Amino acid sequence: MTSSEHPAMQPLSGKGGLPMLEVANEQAKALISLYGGQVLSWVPRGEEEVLFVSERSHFTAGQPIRGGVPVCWPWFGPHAADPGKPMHGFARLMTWQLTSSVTLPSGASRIELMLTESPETLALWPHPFRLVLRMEVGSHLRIALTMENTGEEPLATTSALHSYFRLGEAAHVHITGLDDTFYIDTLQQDLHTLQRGKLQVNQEINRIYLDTAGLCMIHDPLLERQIMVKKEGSRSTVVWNPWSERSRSMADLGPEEYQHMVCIEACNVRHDGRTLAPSASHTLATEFAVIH
Ligand code: TA6
Repeated sequence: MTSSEHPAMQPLSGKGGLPMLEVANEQAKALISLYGGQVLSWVPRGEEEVLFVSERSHFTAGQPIRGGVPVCWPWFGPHAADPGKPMHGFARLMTWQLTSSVTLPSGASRIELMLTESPETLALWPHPFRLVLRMEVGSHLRIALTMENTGEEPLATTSALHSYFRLGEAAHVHITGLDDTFYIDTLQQDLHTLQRGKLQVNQEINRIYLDTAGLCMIHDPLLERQIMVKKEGSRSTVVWNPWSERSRSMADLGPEEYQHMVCIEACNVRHDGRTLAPSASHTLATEFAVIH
């Protein structure tokens, strides 16, 4: 289906001339970049923007966009054997193809993008694959990444839907849903630590919560809202905020912007990485809703 068949969606030339899709229906508005296959904005009806995008983000081919929901695939973090390869894989650096857009009976819009191997991806990772990214834009935002092994060798992958949420003021925010779970603290030499109670966003955080399949809630008193973050096909959750010092070393994040963001990421990382047999597929999904 082409965009003209779906009146709720308009293609446009976004920041930096990157191809984007504007979605507007009775339930919500969204902005999706084909570059990266990345949702950049989601505003449910009657609400404020839910996602964070840095004012200093690059909007340039070859550079990731800082914010929204980047797709990290086929590896999360630095490449295990070659640190010269792109951080968090290449999916967020490629232009995805729009394959379908429909209005669902609920009134939400479903947009489907696809990415398959190309000379560019094969130079970084010599494997055929098919990624389908299905985004449902409505009173909830659901993003589902289906990864399929279209080759003849097993594919070892790690991945994340690296969601950036917009906050009133991080230091006043707390996250529930992780109580009593162990996390790997990447800021403490991967120390395994038990989360006790709610997680306060008042310092640098870079943690991999283990065996976490349930939902998290972001409690934001300044914006007077809670954001529910659900997921499927994932038993690892990364929570990240670079805080002040690390932010200073990041060219694409303003010095104060860490106060207005937190990442809660539906992941398949570390022990939760997925190896796909030939023809096998796996879906990693995340879903958000605003609650008052
Ligand atoms: O998800 C947390 C993390 O892996 C951090 O270690 C941090 O560096 C972040 O992602 C952002 O990575 P990026 O490559 O987008 O700068």
